[in-house]
Amino acid sequence: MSAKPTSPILGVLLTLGLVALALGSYEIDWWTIDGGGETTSAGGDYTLSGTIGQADAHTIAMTGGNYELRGGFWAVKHCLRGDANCDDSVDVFDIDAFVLALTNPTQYQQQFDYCDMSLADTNCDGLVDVFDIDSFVQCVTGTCPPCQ
Ligand SMILES: [Ca+2]
Ligand SMILES: [Ca+2]
Repeated sequence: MSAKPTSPILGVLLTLGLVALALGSYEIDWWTIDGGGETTSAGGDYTLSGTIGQADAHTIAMTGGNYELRGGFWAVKHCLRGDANCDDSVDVFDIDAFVLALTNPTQYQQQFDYCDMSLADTNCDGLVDVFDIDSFVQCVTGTCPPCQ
């Protein structure tokens, strides 16, 4: 019977552990790795949503340089077709947001970053464009046409 050679990785880990013990007491009290939620990036016909490493909910932002990290929860996704300003109702207050979604989607997404721009797709064809105007007017007046 012969003894197995010690793994070099195990040796490095043991050395690092001994060095850490010798340097003092650093402690990580708790940590989490979270995921979920949604934020949307769009380009052409594609959108990408997702979150990894989401910070825990906290009202105070962590800052460094030009960056700021705020923890929290993603807003509940609205699902009222025509609710372009995402206030949970479809009314005349959606007109400006709807026009902005049509004319400047990038600015819309910046101004209404908590909204899903597809809510302006009132004719349900997968696009937000001038062909949504008639169905948007119907939604605002309370007679939103059914999606085909
Ligand atoms: Ca609204
Ligand atoms: Ca459409």
